Amino acid sequence: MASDKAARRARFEAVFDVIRDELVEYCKKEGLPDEALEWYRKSLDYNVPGGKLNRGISVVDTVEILKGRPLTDEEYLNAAVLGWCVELLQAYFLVADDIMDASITRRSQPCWYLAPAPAVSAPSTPVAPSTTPAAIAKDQPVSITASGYRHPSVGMIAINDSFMLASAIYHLLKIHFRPQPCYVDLLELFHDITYKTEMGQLVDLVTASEGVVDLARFSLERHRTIVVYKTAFYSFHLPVALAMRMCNIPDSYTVQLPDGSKTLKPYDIALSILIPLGEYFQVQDDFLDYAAPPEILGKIGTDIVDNKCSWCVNTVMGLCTPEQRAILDRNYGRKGDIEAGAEGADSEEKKAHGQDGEAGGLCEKRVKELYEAVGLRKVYAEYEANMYKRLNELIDSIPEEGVIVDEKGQKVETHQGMK
Ligand code: DMA
Ligand code: MG
Ligand code: MG
Ligand code: MG
Repeated sequence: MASDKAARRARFEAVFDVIRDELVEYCKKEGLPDEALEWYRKSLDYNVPGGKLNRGISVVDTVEILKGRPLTDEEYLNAAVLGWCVELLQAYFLVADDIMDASITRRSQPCWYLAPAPAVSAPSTPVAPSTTPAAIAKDQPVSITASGYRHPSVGMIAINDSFMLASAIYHLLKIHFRPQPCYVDLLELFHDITYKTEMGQLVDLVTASEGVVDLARFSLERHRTIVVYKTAFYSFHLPVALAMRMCNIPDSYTVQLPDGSKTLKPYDIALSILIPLGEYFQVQDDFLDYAAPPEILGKIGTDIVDNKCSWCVNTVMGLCTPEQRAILDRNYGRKGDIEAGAEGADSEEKKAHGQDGEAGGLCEKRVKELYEAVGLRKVYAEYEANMYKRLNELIDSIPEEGVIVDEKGQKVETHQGMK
C-alpha cells in the first residue's frame, strides 16, 4: 500500500537526523572548528538522504521478515542504522563516481563536487543566466546557483568528503554494534563489499579509458563483470546479508529439503537471487542513461560521451550493420562534435547543435540516433520481460519448506516461507 510505504520511508528517514547529529557531534568532540562541522553537516545532508532509499529500507524490511514479527524499538533502530550505513556507502561511491564520470547532476541537483561550497569565502558575482551545465563543469571551482550567481564550489574537497562518508560507517558500527556478536561479521561485510565495488569501478573505468576508443574491447561478458562488481554486491546482496548477520544466521547453517534431496546454504541462496537482480538493475541504469529524460531521471546521462562499456553499446554492437558499426566507431566516446577522421564535419549541423560545451554534442546525438535505428528500446523491453520471468523462476525455485540444520547436523528450526 502506498501510504504504508510512505510511512515506512518516513520512519526510516527520521533516523537519519539522529545519525547525522551523532556524526557531527563526534567531530565536535574531536575539536573541529565550526567551519568544518558546518561543511560535514552539509555534505551529509546533501549526499546521503535524497535518493530512493531502497537499499537502506531493504535492510529494515529483511530484518523484519527474518524475525517474523514487528521489531522492538531497539531492533528497529539497529536495523535502521545498518540501513543508513548502506546509504552512506552509496553516497561515498556516488560522490566519487560523479567526479570520475564527469557527471553534472544527481538526484535533480548539481553533483556534490559542482555544488556551491557550504562556507562561502568569496563574494558572489552575477553571471549570464544562459550558462550551460557543461560550462559550469569546466568552470571549476566556481558554481552557478539557480539565481545566476557565482559561488566557490565544493570542487575537489569532495574527494575527502567521500572518504568521510565511508568512514562514518565504521564509526556508527562501533557505536551501535561493538558489544554484539555480529559486530565483526558486519565489519567484514562492509569491507569486503566496498572492495568488490571498487574492483567493479576499476574495471568500469579502465574499460572506458579516455582517449582510447576501441569498441573491440567491449563485450557483454566484460559488462557483466562490471555490473556485478560495481552494483549488484553493494546494492542488493549487502542489505540482505547485513540483515541476516544482524539476525545472527551463521555460515554453517544449511537448509535441507523435506525429502532430503538437496541442501542449500542460506547466504548462497540469497546471493543466487540478489546478484542477477543487481545485474538487471544496472542494465536498467545503463538503458535509462540513454533513454530517460534527465528531468525524470534526476541525472544527465554520460555513458556515451564517457566511452562506457554499457549494456546499450554492447547490445547495439551485436545488432548493427558494418556501416552502422562504422558510425559507432567514429562517434562513441567522443566529447565534442567532431568525428575522428571526419575532417570538417558538417559545419551547418555543428552550428545547429552548438559546439561549445553542449553536454555530449553531435557525436552523442549520432550514437543515440543509431540506438533508435536498431530498435534498442524494443530490445530492452524484451530483455526486461525475460529477466522478470527468469528472476521469478529463480525465486520460485527456492523451497517453501525446509529444515535448517547447524554444523553438527542438528535441526535448528522448521522453517516455512523462506521466500
Ligand atoms: C555507478 O555506476 C556505480 C557505483 C559504484 C556508484 P554508474 O556510473 O552507472 O552510476 P550512475 O549512472 O548513477 O552515475
Ligand atoms: Mg556514474
Ligand atoms: Mg560510473
Ligand atoms: Mg549509469
